[in-house]
Amino acid sequence: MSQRTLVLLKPDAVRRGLIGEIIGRIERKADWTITALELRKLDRATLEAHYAEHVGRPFYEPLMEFMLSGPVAVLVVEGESVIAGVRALAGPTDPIAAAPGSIRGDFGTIVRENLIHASDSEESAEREIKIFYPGLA
Ligand code: RTP
Ligand code: MG
Repeated sequence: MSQRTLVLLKPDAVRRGLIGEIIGRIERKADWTITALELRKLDRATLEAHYAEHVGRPFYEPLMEFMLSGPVAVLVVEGESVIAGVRALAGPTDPIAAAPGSIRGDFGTIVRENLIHASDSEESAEREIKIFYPGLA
């Protein structure tokens, strides 16, 4: 089923010069299309909306500080099974548990600085796309 998903390449990925590598992995998947792509310094209000489900968790404030620490690449990707597909390319949240070959498994070590966010369901994808690209139908 064709879907769309919201992908963030987090400040660690931008700082470390890994966004080309990560976007390349997404781009090379058959029949997926990047339909929006922008490098942005996010503001706190945008991140509060995006991470609303995590308010009150012990990692919330450090996560906000990290996500505010530098520019982020904000993408919308469309294509067959792209929601589960990008999460599979990313690997599990904790990079140490992520298999080599996945983005987090290849490039990450600590759980907060895990390089990439990708929507986890159709509902999340639509909610997150509205936050970052309100103009996209
Ligand atoms: P994401 O939302 O960024 O795609 O990642 P995810 O679904 O794999 O992970 P989630 O549970 O939604 O957590 C959001 C982000 O918070 C940071 N985190 N830090 N224990 C910790 O220090 C901790 N746990 C989560 C990570 O950056 C994670 O991606
Ligand atoms: Mg998540």
